[in-house]
Amino acid sequence: MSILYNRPDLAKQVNDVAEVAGYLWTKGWAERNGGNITVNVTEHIDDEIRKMPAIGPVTPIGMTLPNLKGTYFYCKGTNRRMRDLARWPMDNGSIIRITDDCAHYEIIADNLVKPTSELPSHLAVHNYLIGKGSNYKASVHTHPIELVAMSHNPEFLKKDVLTNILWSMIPETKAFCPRGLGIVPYMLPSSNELAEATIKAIDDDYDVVMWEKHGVFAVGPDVMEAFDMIDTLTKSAIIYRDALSMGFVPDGMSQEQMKEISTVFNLPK
Ligand code: 2HA
Ligand code: ZN
Repeated sequence: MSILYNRPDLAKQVNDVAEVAGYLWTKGWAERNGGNITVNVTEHIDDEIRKMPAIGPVTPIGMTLPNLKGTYFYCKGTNRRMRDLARWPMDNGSIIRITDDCAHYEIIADNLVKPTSELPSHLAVHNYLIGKGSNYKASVHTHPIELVAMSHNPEFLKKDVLTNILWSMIPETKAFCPRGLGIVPYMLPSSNELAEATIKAIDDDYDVVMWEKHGVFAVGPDVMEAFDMIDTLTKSAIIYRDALSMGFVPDGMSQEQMKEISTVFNLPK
């Protein structure tokens, strides 16, 4: 029987991941096994689950993450397709428990689905978020076409250049992505180096980080919010591209107009 049976709160977390996985595929951001999602589900774990034995070996994370003691995560499986996860989340993802040494994990349900290749970056980010006392529980990595295309222009990778272009396309982006888009230079996928650079960018106060020529990594209170920020930034990227394809460089809202939004809506930056 699935761990989700008779546990509506935990089931909602997993079903929300499945819903977002479907969006990522439909938007063309999740080719083959591209992208990964992890959600800290510890608050939905009951004593019965805590007693559940592991169904697989104790596996090293590759780093020690002291704030993750006793935590549980739903993780997309490595080499699994988002479009499959959208329909069968517990066959294409699993729930893991971090062991007491904070350096290993074990799969507890439902099937022996090995977590995402980006597990070190995801877990290191969750470790950082817990340490900071953040209420953020979800991290989403995906390959949004227009944003990745923009990361191929070195001019856009200078600090907050891309952020300002994207904010200036539509008020929504400034309002719902008030921290903008951090930039992490190209690094080997799945590497600890990429994990460290991502945390540094989040610590610089970004919720969404661009991995140059690869994809984005977003954190949020839940998986829907993390997805919405990537979606909003992408909307701006599409408006920018469409203006260029109509033969002009878009004017963009002015710095004063963007400042006005920050003041009126009392935004964090
Ligand atoms: O999981 O997107 O970055 C596949 C990836 C790795
Ligand atoms: Zn990727």
